[in-house]
Amino acid sequence: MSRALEVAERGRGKVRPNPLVGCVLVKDETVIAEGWHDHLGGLHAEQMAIHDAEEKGHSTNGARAFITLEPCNHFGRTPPCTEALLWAGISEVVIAHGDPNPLVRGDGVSVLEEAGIKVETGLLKDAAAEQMREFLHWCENRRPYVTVKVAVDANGSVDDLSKDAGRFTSEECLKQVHELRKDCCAVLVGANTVIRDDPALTVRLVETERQPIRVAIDPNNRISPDSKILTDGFATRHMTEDFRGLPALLDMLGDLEIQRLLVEGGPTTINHFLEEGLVDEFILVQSKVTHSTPVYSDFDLSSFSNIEEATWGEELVKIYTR
Ligand code: AOF
Ligand code: ZN
Repeated sequence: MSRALEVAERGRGKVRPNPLVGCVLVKDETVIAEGWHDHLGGLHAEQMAIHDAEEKGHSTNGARAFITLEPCNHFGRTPPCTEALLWAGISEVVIAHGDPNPLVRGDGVSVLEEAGIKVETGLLKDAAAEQMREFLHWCENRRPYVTVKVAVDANGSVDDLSKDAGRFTSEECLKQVHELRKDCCAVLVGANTVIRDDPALTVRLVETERQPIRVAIDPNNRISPDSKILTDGFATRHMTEDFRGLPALLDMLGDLEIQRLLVEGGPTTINHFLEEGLVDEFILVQSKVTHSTPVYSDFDLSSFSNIEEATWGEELVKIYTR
């Protein structure tokens, strides 16, 4: 199952709104094939694994399947995986996590059991839940999982108002930020950030097949029509509605199948999200640089119970979750 979780990662950034899923086929205690959901509209993990076995000349008859998600039992972009497993003669199915998709929920397991296949669920369930975190969150709440990212200097200043101020984090750190953007369906900023920085908010430093949608919150319609995000040809939602009491905004983004939203600033927007209790994950990037004209902003992180640390280039990163 850990191998199935590993190969599932190959779909990261390409399968949304579907979850990452991996599948490994085992026969006589040997792995004979593996598959993963590679991109939206592509084969599901089970079907790719069965195909992989055929290509390698292995019979799947009597094999055991280790799958990170309960197999689907519906006709979606692909035919049901339950049928593919039955047709392949799989004798036993081990599943990490159930599928909360109302089209599947529990059906995949019961259909297999009724066909006489031995089914076991829950192996490495927590690891699978972690891997599918945003998919599960969206299925449950129909809203995106909200990640805030903010960079501060050595003293906690979020910005430098001096004239010669530029980027204050390392190049490698920036690459990590692009990696983070790549994993998000949308990147949100407030009007002030657009007016002050004219950011592109695209993924450029790492390879990607998709760009996140940019969302600009601009209730007083202040951003320039010449801003990069409105002119560079990539998708942007310019929101001029008043979204005080932001849950309505998240409902709307959820309806657009946005499963992970990255809030990139600035402090006013971030504090709105925090005050409304809408932040699921807060990523604080701490630089060693000192701003000469600092801007301090207090972020109330008292509701977060977990803190993990990482390093992104030269920066120390603290990841707060609930
Ligand atoms: C599986 N194996 O590898 C994946 C599953 O409309 P579709 O065909 O893209 O199906 C999407 C739904 O299927 C998705 O929301 C989730 O419930 C399930 N994903 N199921 O058996 C897979 N990716
Ligand atoms: Zn499927």
